[in-house]
Amino acid sequence: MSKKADIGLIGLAVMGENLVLNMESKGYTVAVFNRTTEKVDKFVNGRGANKNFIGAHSIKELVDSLEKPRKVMMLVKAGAAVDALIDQVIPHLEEGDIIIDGGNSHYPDSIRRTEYVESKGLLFVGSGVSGGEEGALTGPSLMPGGSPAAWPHIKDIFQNISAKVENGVPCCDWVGEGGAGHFVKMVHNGIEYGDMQIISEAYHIMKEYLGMTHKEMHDVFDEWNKGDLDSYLTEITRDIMAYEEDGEPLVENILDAAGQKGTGKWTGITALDLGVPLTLIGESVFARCLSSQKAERVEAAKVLGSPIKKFEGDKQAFINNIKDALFASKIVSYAQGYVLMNEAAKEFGWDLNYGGIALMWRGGCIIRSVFLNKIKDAFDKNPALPNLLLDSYFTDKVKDAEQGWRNVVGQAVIAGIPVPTFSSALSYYDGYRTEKLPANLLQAQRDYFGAHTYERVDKPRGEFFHTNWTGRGGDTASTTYDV
Ligand code: 2AM
Repeated sequence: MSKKADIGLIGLAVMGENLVLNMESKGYTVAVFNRTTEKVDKFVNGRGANKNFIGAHSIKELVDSLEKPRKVMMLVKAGAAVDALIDQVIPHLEEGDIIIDGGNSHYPDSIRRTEYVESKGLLFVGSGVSGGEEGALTGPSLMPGGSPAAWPHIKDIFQNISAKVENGVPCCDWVGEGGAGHFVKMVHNGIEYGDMQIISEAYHIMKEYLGMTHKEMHDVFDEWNKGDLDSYLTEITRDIMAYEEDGEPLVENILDAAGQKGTGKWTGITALDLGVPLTLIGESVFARCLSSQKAERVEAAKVLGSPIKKFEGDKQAFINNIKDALFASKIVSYAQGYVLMNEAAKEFGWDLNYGGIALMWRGGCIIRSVFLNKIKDAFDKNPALPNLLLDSYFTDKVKDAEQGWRNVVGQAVIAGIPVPTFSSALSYYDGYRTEKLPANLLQAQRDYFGAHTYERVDKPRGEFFHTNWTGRGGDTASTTYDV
């Protein structure tokens, strides 16, 4: 009998094709199936010709061609298609076999599917796959979560096909139980929104306030890419600054109305649900929303617009301040993202591998950067670190950047240049390090109008008091309404 396949894949769109070509190039035999079966033949006789692929024309054929425990991975459209396929695959599998969803699923679906598949005696993995079509072929960042018992069986394949960083360290490790893999992929995408927005604010200030040319901005991003800000997004921004069409920078001919596919929004909604101040990513999503109101902004500019003031002073010193603002905001963004993961871990009972997550993002994906090594170091030092801002490396870096950061936010506000992420990150930083916030007044107001009660600074936590503020309305405290 001919050799059985190490893994099976359902869904031969570009991502699926590239991922199986990657697997095959690492020495694995892969069985492939697609709903529209002509695609199977086209692939096996085309890009997959003379390689170790087994083309299957039914799910049964696919499953029968697999080594045990069978690993069936699907890369299909997120949503109902995944549930439908799971139900089609299950009757062909045996106890201990593994279903892997590598699509762009929302994490609550992966939580539900893990429970469902496990209830059938099988194992489930929901894996984030980042890096796009090219990453799938050459080495993606992979973020698998689900049934922990599945990991030893898929570890070799996943780590072999993933991106590698220094010393061959794979950008793939076990993330955690249930929907943890897709959750971490979602946060990755949210952080990507934030990283893109902070760079865009730096560009806006350099162009409009400092009046810099694209060549000058190119050189600044090139310089920044050699230090703490060394990252894929800094690198491509540098290259975008230099890209010309008919002798003009192409970027200036691109309409300033941003699109979005929804993962930033999911991250923001999850943060609100879990009560986590994820302000920078939230502002990044809103900044895209505001940008997309292009026609209305054009009209508003006529009514409300005033010329932006130009910078006067030491330009180079201010460029250094912008770098400080960018770096400090980035630290705040990742600090907030990690707090969100921490809260989710508590809420859903996941044992998340925080340092490992930084390593998974270190290569293969859009937010890859040198900076992530420092996050890994921070969690290696203290796995229970509550906030990255409290790690000594990040504390020192933020303090070093603080003055420049304040200067940029202050001057941008005075000049009328929007800096939603630079400024909200600074407000978060200031709020986080403020021992006494004005929430005592909020509590007084809540008790005044709704008898919601308050705790006192001169009494132990957990004791609640109500004051009859007006002398009317009685002394009854509200117990049914708490927001
Ligand atoms: P198709 O080629 O038969 O359309 C991306 O759309 C991939 O998801 C394609 O391989 C597509 O198969 C597959 N897909 C989408 N919906 C599906 C479904 N309900 N069942 C199986 N595969 C599906």
